[in-house]
Amino acid sequence: MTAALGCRSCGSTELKPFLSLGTTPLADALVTEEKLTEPEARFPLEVAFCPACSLVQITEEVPPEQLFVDNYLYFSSFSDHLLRHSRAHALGLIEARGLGAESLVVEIASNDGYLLRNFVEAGVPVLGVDPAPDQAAAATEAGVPTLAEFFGTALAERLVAERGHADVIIANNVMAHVPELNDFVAGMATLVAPDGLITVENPYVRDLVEHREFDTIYHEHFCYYSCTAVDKLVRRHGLFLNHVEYFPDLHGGTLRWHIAPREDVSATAREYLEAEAETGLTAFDYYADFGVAVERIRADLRALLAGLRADGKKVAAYGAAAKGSTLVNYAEIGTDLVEFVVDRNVHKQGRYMPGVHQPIRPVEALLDEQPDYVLLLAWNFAEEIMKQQEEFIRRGGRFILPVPTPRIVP
Ligand code: JHZ
Repeated sequence: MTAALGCRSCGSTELKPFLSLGTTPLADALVTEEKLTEPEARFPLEVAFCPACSLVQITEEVPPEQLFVDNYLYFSSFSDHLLRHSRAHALGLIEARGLGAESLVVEIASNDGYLLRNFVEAGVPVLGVDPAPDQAAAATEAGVPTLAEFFGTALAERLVAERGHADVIIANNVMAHVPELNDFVAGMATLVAPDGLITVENPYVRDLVEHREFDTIYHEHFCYYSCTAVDKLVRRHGLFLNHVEYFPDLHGGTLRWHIAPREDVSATAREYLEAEAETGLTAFDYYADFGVAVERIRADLRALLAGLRADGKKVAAYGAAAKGSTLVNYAEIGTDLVEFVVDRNVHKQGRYMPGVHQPIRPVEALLDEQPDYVLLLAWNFAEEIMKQQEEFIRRGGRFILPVPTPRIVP
């Protein structure tokens, strides 16, 4: 692990720290039964703002192999909402770009093939790239050809030589995961066809700050993006941020940036850039008191859980999500406050939450045990999960949403 020397985008050494979440275990390093008694690796989790290019980033750097190869059990296909969103994205691209049997779509961080399979079904040639071995194998098995490698300029050059340029590159929830940002974007610039399109999705730093989604900060996420930061980053590599779409219900507020070698900036993209300057997202003051708000959530949540436990209530949690790991570790929510965690992902079941060690059980445990309250660690899927848990709610079960302010629903 090393501390970054300067801004991951522009290289400025004037980074201004504004939040420390202490020293936490890796968010996706779910612990196996045999390893429960061994000490876990912990790393500082500090966030800084770059006044030169507006990029928000963490200052420590855990090697990506440790994050995405050794300790990565995230499979995209466990959310119906994400699957619907991804299918609409794929079908929209096929239509808008006139994609067919002669085209090539490359997805970076293609996970288990959750998105590319829609192109495969439509007869559009695809290539997935994802270093997580089990996810890449699952995708290949499902008919989505996938390279289990990290993406960067070296791979991009090889792909151009072997396959030619890509008509469309999709990079969803990956640009946050890249320590060598300039190499990554340069790779996309190399791989995309001169008249091609790159779409990049990532949670919006404005939502992170305004809805206090501090738990989405963890070592896998090196960077937290505004349109301003993306614009400056891609222009450095001869690409242009031409258009912006907003999905308020995805991962707490997600932007999709349309990036291309040809400059064709839409009114919407211009409006986003102007709004960010007006709102102050491009200056340190916007972030300065975020830490105080986060400490408040921690104190309120701990008080709420302690009160419920003192009243003899049984409390569990839903979602062994990476963000859940940040939350329970930062707020020190141990098994005294929350007994167990449920998750649909079969690869996570049977393991334990990093640091605080709640056992992870199948979702059915909620009806078997009928806890009084369930802390919704995967709050980004609140609607989907609460709908799925109608019976638990009908029997009197209630959920606790941790952010932006801890509160009980329904
Ligand atoms: P979820 C992931 O973060 C990982 P996480 C990653 N680092 C990233 O960037 C973001 O996504 C965008 C489960 N679940 O998706 C599945 C159910 O059990 O919010 C997951 O384990 N039942 C790549 O890990 C967890 O909850 C359900 O009905 O914070 C949710 O994790 C649903 C919908 C999910 O991401």
